[in-house]
Amino acid sequence: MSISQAIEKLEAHYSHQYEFIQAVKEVALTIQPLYDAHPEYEEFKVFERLVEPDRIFNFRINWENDKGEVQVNRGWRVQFCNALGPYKGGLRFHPTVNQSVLKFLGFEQIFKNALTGLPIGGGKGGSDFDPKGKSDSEVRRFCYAFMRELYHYINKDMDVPAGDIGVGGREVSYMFAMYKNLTRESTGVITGKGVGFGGSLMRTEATGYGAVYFLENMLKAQDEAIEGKTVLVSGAGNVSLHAAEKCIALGAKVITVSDSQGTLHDKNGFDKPKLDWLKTQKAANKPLADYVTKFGSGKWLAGQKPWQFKADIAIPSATQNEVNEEEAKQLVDNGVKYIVEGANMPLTADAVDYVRDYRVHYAPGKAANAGGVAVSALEMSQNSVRQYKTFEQVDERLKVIMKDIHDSAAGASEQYGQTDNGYIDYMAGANMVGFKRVADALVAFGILN
Ligand code: NDP
Ligand code: 2IT
Repeated sequence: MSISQAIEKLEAHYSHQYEFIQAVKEVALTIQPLYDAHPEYEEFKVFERLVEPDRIFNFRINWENDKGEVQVNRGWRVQFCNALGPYKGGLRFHPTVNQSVLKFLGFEQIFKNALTGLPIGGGKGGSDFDPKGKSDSEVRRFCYAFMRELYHYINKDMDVPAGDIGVGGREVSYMFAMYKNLTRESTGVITGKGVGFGGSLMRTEATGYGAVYFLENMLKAQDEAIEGKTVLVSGAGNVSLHAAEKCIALGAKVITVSDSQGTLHDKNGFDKPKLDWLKTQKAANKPLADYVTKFGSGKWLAGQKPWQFKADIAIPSATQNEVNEEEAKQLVDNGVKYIVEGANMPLTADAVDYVRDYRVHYAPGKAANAGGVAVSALEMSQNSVRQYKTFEQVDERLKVIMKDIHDSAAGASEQYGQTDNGYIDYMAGANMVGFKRVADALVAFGILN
């Protein structure tokens, strides 16, 4: 079955899983040259196999709110592919979570994890639980209840979750505690743990910093540097604020952050103290808008996105499909030359086509945001040997990993004729490198997996 036939079959079967089909098509559209060069992939039905998860666990979570009322949520774990190592990928708590979203994230994760060069397979999980407006006790009770179900399906050598939207250090700690309580094991079954009890230094910063290291490599390939560039960041969460922090440290001017309520714009750029204040403000669940009165500068744009300002670089780091075609056009019109996806699939398919047509240097999430999961894999290995690396050691390793991802994607773009007059097709390159690593393993295994 050809790739296009496999897509047709998938669309017929999962027509309602919009995000999942979108993510699969993006990979399918770019790997054909590689597929043609490897007839064994077709023979072993590699594509058809890879678009169907190994298995999905679906469970119910009962928990009690502060009023003593019983609450019910849905939870899932998608174990997509463990060809290269234990299933690995985050947990998302957000009301929009459903099977389509988790399958798209799990599918992307397979190739992202392969790109890191570390021994990790792909998975994803989460719940439609909404952490917004919940007390700490409610979040704790929910996390305990969630892990009471999830623990049946995970294990340090088999499936290792982590955080994602709505799941940070606090939630990971609660879930880790329940896992330990139920199993009496003290292992690295989940990553993003607190540094004092098994977590890796730098995991918190890794995704945002890694995206900026990737950007530095892209700029270097065009004989440019980050210093003095103007940057638009969306989101005000883990990835966004650490991407902004690293840009600022490297001499760029970050003029926006945003959240689900709107955009904060400061034409003078955020400095480190202001960014630290933003971190504290978001951690306390308080409005970004307070910045304007606190610092007497900037503007709060309720309900708006950050793509309306002139800039050199955009780092969309909030959520999927946050940039549509019209907003992509806005970015191009505003002079943006580099787009680095901190989030997973933040551009719609039309937006991706648009920016690529206008030769914007475009780094897809599975390459650019792989630093987070890469440091998660380093956390797993530190847990296994029960020895810890310093911040600097992890940071150095992260820089090397991001450079390797950049160079291998750029190399594949060149090798398969996708580089055009110095314009590197990172999307095609990254998809082909990730896909090849997994496909070769599947072929070696025969028809198991
Ligand atoms: P956080 O929960 O820390 O932050 C998410 C941010 O995005 C918040 O500012 C949130 O706004 C905003 N946001 C989320 N959903 C929406 C929405 N539907 N509409 C508008 N704004 C929204 O998540 P992360 O920073 O961890 O994750 C951000 C992205 O990065 C996701 O795509 C995730 O999959 C991806 N990613 C994360 C990694 C990690 O290590 N954490 C690794 C690789 C990728 P508000 O505060 O108002 O809710
Ligand atoms: O999308 C992602 O790569 C993550 N949320 C991080 C996954 C992980 O296992 O660290």
